[in-house]
Parts: sequence; structure tokens; C-alpha cells
Amino acid sequence: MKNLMKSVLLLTILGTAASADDMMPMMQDVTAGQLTLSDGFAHATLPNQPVAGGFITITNAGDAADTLIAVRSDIAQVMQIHEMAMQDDTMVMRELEGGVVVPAGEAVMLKPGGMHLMFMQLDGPLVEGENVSVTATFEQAGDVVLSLPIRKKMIGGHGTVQETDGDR
Ligand SMILES: [Cu+2]
Repeated sequence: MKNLMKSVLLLTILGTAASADDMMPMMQDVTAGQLTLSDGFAHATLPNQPVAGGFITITNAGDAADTLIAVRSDIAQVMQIHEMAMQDDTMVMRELEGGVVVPAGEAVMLKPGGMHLMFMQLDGPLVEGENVSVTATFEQAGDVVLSLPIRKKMIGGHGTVQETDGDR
């Protein structure tokens, strides 16, 4: 019986350590009115790469929808909200018309391979281990300032797409 207890404990520890995400710096949750913003991060840039992706989960606990309509950052001259779309059998990214709608009582994830925030015309690199400040503007909740931890980009993972200039 004692051995069984030990095994269970060990499994619990291993199970916790197994997720690589747990080793990554996490963003503190930010609340703004009925919204909670969590799991935010940005990808570190490769040398001379003028663009990078940013990601966030938006949870709406209210009884009315809200919409992320714009994002900006001091480090990027241009910042857009992008979606992924199929074009001639190729996955491309393009600016999302109308922003990201977060329905009442629902959560929307911006994540690699899907919708994302796009830093463009960067004035400097995004360095792994540092943070980048982003102001997200919501139709209802207004401006929300986020400090996104910068993580190394996983190369070639399933569902990843080359981040180019985004003008395609
Ligand atoms: Cu993009």
C-alpha cells in the first residue's frame, strides 16, 4: 500500500513536469471589466526578422459580446490582428476584418497556427526572456495594457506557418 502511494505521488510529479509550457514564463492574468486576458506571449525574432507573432486568450464572463479591435506596441510601427486562411492550397495569414469577437460567456484563443497579433516593422528584436508591452483596444472594455513574455519560437511544429511580412 505504501508503494502504491509512492507511485501515485511520482506520477503526479512527472505529469506536472511533462508539459513544456509549465517551464515557460507565463503572463499574469489581466482583468478589464468582464474580460480576463491570460496565456499571453510573443515569439522571439530571428536575426533581421522584421515581424513576430503575439498570442493571448480572451475570456468574456459578461453577458454582452466584446471585440478586440486594435493592438499597438511601441516596438512595432505597425501592428495588426491576423487570421489564417487557405488560398490556393496554401495557408496564408491576413488581416482579420472587424477584429476578434469574444461572445458573452466564451473564451477565444489566439495561438500559433491560428489567429494572432502581428508585430510588423519592428524597431528592434524581440528577445527571448524579456517582455514586450502591448496595448489591446476593446470596443467595450477599452484599452488594456499587457506585458507579454517573449518565448523562443518552436520551429516546424505541427500547424506552424512561416511568419513573413504579412502583406500577401
Ligand atoms: Cu501574421
